[in-house]
Amino acid sequence: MTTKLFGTRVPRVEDQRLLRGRGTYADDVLVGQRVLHAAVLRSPHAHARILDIDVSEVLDVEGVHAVWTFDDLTGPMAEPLPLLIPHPALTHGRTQFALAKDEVNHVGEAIAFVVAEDRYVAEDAVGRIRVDYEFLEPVVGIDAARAATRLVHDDVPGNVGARLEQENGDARAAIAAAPHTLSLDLTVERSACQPLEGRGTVARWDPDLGRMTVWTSTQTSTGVRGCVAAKLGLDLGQVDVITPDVGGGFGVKINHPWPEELLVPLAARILGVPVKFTEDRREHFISSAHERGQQHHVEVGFDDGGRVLGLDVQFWHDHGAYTPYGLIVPIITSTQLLGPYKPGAYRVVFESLYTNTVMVTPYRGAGRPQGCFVMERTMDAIAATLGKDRTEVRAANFIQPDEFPYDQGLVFQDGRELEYDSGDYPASLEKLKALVGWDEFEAFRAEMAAEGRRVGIGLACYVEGTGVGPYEGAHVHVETSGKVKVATGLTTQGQGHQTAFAQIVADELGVPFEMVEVTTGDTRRMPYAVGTFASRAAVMSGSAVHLAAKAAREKAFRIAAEALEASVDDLEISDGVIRVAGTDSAIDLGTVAVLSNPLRYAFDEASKAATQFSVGDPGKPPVAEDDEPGLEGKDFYSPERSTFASGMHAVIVETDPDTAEITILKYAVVHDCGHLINPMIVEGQIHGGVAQGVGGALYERMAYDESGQLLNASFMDFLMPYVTEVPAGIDIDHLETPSPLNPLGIKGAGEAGVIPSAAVFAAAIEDAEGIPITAMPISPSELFTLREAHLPE
Ligand code: MCN
Repeated sequence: MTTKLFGTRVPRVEDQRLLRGRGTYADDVLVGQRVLHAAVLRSPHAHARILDIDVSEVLDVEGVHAVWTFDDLTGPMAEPLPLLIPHPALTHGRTQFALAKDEVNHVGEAIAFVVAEDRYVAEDAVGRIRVDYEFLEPVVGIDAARAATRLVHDDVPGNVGARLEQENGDARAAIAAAPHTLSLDLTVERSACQPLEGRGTVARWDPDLGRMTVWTSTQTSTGVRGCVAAKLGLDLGQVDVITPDVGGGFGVKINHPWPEELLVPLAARILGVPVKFTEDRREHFISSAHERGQQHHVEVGFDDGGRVLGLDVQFWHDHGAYTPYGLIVPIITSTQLLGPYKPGAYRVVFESLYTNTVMVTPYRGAGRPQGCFVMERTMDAIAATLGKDRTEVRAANFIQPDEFPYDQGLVFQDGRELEYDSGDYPASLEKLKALVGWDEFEAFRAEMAAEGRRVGIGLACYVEGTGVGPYEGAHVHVETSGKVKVATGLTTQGQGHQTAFAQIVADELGVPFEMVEVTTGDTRRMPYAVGTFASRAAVMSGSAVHLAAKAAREKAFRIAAEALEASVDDLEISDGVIRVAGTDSAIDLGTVAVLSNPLRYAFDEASKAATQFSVGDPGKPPVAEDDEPGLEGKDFYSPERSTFASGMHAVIVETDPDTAEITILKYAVVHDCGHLINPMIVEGQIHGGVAQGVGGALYERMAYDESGQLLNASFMDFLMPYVTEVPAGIDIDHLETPSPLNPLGIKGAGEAGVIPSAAVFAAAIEDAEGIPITAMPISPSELFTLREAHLPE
């Protein structure tokens, strides 16, 4: 009997291969074959006009095949890269050119592209290019951008790319009339994700077939395909994009196309030899993408019970030099900041500002960590003002379980209303309190204080819109061996999709898990897809593989019903065998696949040859009536709107009274992503997210100096948590409020772990120290300085 796999802890089929170093990443593609290597000259200045580029010394270098600057680009390649998500409020959107045209706007911007026999020669050649710059004053940081004494782009007044305001009710009037008011200034600094594998692209052009094959480390293979075709003037059908194993994406590989993703295929086509580019770590720091940098001003009015009557949030978003992803990050902050709460009235206004720093694209959490920090710091401040328990204030503001679907009265990026589909926030809070020992904490604090130790506890709540459309598709094909091949077009960066989707298909088709093999991110197998970001794969492709497997199963039943001379309604399937219920009459799925093909071959032992034969009436192919040959199912899933996952984290920290070192004593998570496909995978996602969140809260920041140089562009200087800094045991409890929006009741889980980190650590450190924490990340030396600033006079 096939056991149900949905909801069980099936070990990840990917892991043996990946953990033993048997993965194939972009840099492993075409190894052993002749491949040319690319290197990029990047701007050493944050802001400069390019007066002249002299490449004469490079062309003579042995082994150099090409050196290009902007002037060598023609047609669509000489146009700016696409602005992927435009928005009407983005009145001054700007994207970069594949190679800088006339000016550079951040350290690291690509200026020239060299292709050579190997990477050493290419890098040496890059070093011989001479550029004559006119130095311009850079704009670094939000304060400088707002002051606008100098401009990033001459034609963008005030450095303001966009200003967007939304209001639900009259927040300012509500605040003015409220019995209590507060204002807060809150800052989250700029950071970035650091996947183990940086960006990497390999391309091969086949002149005979007129076909381009691109292997790239991306989160959106179909997006890259479309851009390569458009920019190189090829038909979409001439371009295949294959996503090999991807060593982490975390958002940075959502951006497409990167300049190198276009220049590499272009070079492969012109030079007639495959070309490869592999980003190094310094390039990742200065020429990919960052996020998080925002300053916020909050005004809030509330009643004696801590109910928020009016909330007014203004914030300034540091967008860096370009806006390829439009306003997606600040829009997410502004709309999902409210989390599980329903303020009486809410106004939010933001400005998206240009600076001469690396551009911003979404990084795991995408604007929500900042929003959660703002909302949860506000909740804590209200509790402190009223002398109430922090959980009590939150509970007073929760949307209640019977209020779903709940419309927040706001409009999201796509112009649709922000409507939460389901959840149970009071139940989550009760679970969290029990998990972390909230009610026992004061006794623990007293015990620790008796030993001269200082501890604090904090909690933070969030929601996350997941499973965003427009669609995702899947193809399920049963082979004559009974093996099931599944293809879905979105990509995988380590989330375990091969396992989770195989669980869904095995259940729906009634076959053993081992019989199912899942392919992702190959445009030859599934050319219609969107990509893996915004915690959408489980909802989108999970639903699509479920529907496609259902279609395959229905077809299998139609064929089996004819073969077994039974009614479809009497059939059942288990362990890959279709039976007429209650009888011995059965047929296995592989045989059904054989029957689904009117043209069949058999292996003739005597002649040792495959012989073509056909069974039954030649006039009537032995597939079910009106069916096409082949045992397969295909379907697409397109949701009405996003589904809202939610969660709450709590942390207990100890702060050293002498050194201000911050130690995590306990970390607890209650998470609701609807029905869990694989709890082990979801918990892995939470662990990874919490680890990233610990980095964001306590260590990681992009340290720019006034001239726009990134001072910590290496792992020697950019502090990431090691395993020793991440809590060893994270206590996790799940709540499953199914989404009514998709067939399996799933909500996404891939970003949840990172969203509340800044908020929860700020709350716990503040609780330990009795000092307001308003900016994150916070290091021991900063905590030390804060302590000194708050010493009694
Ligand atoms: N899952 C589940 N049950 C649910 C929801 C999810 O079992 N109810 C499983 C899914 O099947 C999937 C995983 O959890 O295996 C994450 O699913 P989902 O929330 O849909 O997120 P995506 O698969 O779309 O992944 C994107 C998300 C994002 S946006 C970032 S950023 C991120 C993340 O995933 N980047 C990652 N997790 C990452 N994990 C790794 N290892 N590497 C990255 O780059």
